[in-house]
Amino acid sequence: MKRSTISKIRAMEILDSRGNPTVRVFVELSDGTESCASVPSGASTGENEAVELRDGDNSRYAGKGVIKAVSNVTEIIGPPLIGVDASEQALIDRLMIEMDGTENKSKLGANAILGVSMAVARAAAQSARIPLYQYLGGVGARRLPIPCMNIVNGGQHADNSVDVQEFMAVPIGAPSFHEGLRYVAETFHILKGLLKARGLSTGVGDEGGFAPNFSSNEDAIETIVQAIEKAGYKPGDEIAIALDSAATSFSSGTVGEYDLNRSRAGKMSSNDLIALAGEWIEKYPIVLWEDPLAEADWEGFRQFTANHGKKIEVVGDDIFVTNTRYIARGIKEGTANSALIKLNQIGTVSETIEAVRMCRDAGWRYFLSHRSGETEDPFLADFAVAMDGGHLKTGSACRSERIAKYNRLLEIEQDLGEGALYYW
Ligand code: 2PG
Ligand code: MG
Repeated sequence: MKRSTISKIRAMEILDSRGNPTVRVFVELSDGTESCASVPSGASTGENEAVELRDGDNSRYAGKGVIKAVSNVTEIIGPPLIGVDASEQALIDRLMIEMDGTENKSKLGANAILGVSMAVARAAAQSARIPLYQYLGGVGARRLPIPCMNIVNGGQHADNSVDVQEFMAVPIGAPSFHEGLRYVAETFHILKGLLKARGLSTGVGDEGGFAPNFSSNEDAIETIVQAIEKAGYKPGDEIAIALDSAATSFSSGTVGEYDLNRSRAGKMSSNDLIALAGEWIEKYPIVLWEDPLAEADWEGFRQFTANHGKKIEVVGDDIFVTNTRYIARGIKEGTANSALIKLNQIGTVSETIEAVRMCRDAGWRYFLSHRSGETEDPFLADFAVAMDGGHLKTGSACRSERIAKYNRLLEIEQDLGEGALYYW
């Protein structure tokens, strides 16, 4: 294979889908290849996530500027990488981790480091004339992820009466990715009609799902089930439901205690939430539940998995933060049976791949994810196919930063033709 080395790295401050600054990195190679990548940003972040470096200068973007991270790319990270073979992803990521020298990338910023990591991967793929999904996943990368479409937003992604952050429609019974996408996009439109008919708001939250004031969390699920049926699909067979409670956001501060104050469901213990989940799993076609308990509630999580983990996929997000250190503990203790995978939680492409590998080796599932603050960069789409996880979440059927990923997945599916796989 022809080797191309890095000849230039620069960065700039751009805006994400919430209008907050984020980092875009440009990489040039010795053979003339130019690529760029943009970094997403979360709202319901885990305590142990890699640090997103913000300027803290309140005269700009309320302190959220990323000029320091941008200059870290140009001045500190870039120069030592000039002349390095762009296909040496693991080496480049390791060099950046060493340059930073902290546990959580707080010195140079995970936003700076990840931008370089992603842009280098894309440049190397372009230079080798291989699609990014194949470059990262090999010739065996041909499974399209089931699009878990987030059609109702609550929690920290919306200003409404819903505690659960995400309600996803999961087209498990579709024959292909594009058909699955159609199933859930149609359901999204039908849901809009149902909300309108009830006089509820059809405004959307950060990930493009509707964000009305439902009378309860359960009302949201029931309305989604109605929408699935009215769209002509069988709940549970063709379209199932996935939830992300993002329970850290309604934990009361004491481990094992929760306050569902948005919906006025009131105070609950871990055991109350586990019991309630059992009722919902009986009643509704739920196949996956992310962060049912808070990041500090390892024992509650373990209990939840012991009770429900045989029936559904139990995903840890804030508790594992795509970090092999926490995933390893989770595997040992039976905390969950799946991990959410977000590139910017850990901050390099190769460490993210390492987290995926750890899940796979343990027989766990893994769920590829965007952030609530995104850009038009569809990197995640290629990454999801490369990682062969079989399902991803990248928001609703509206807002172009979400659609960009779906559209890229449609392209990949077409590219793969008859070779494309799709199953739950
Ligand atoms: C989550 C994510 C993505 P955020 O909790 O899973 O949906 O939200 O990016 O705000 O952490
Ligand atoms: Mg989550």
